[in-house]
Amino acid sequence: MSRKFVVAAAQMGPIARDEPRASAVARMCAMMRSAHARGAALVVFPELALTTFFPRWYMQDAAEIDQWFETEMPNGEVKPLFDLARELKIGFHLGYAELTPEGRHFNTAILVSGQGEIVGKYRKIHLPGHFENEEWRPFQHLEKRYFEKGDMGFPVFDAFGGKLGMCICNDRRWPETWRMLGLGGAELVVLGYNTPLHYPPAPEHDHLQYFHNELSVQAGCYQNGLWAVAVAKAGVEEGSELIGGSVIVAPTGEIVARCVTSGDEVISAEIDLDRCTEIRANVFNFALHREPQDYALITAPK
Ligand code: ING
Repeated sequence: MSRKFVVAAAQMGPIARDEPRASAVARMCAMMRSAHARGAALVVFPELALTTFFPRWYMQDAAEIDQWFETEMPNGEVKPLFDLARELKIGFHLGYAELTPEGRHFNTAILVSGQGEIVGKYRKIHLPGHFENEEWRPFQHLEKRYFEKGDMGFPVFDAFGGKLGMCICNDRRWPETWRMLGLGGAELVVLGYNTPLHYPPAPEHDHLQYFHNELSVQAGCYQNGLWAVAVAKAGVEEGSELIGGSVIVAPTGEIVARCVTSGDEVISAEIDLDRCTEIRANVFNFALHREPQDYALITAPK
């Protein structure tokens, strides 16, 4: 029995600084309905999908920082999304800023089943950017200031008839992310991203941001024989242009669907988890071809 089902990417346009969470949730509910109309069993929303990308600003006051975080999940603000998922029997991925009861801050993503139950959670491991305000930058990228490194590793969850993993934004650029998920048996990786078009440390690469997004996801899929849905928060958000380019990628590395706008846009594709075997039983048959005894440098301490 082939394990085919439809996945959808729900790319979001900008979320303004003063846009209430209820507004972002309403936009996501509308896109969840579109995804459902396309027959999707799973819809993927971006990283930090409930608010504007706040790490672009330098903040010192704890309350000002914590306003961007969720202390419970689900909570009253996202309840409409969980209720709609149950009504439509569609699962979803949601990225958000997590503040734990112990006061720990994470850039987090959850996987929610078609019954509206949280079946997976991941906390971002590769935090890009810097710790302190850097005046020379036109905007900041302070994820290292506002989030702790994730403490859950790269888990793989039994869901939607297969094995699903998650990563978040900068994680997708690191081959170790994909290989850990591949070794964990992931057949589908879902992820969100907020990627500025302008990269202040190397502006000569600005024109390559869409290419690097696709290169990272396509390589990750091909070299581990798995599907991926990578979903942007896009558009000019509080003066900072974020790339779109959300994609659905096959285990062969082929892009099977791509967003073409910088706004709220739903794309979808029927994926067959059994197609992972084309890669995993052959060119990337880990048991037969991998030589971990020769890879010690990869996990040697920094
Ligand atoms: N954003 C960016 C990303 O990795 C970045 C940061 C942009 C790093 C461009 C390198 C080059 O897509 C997040 N949120 O990680």
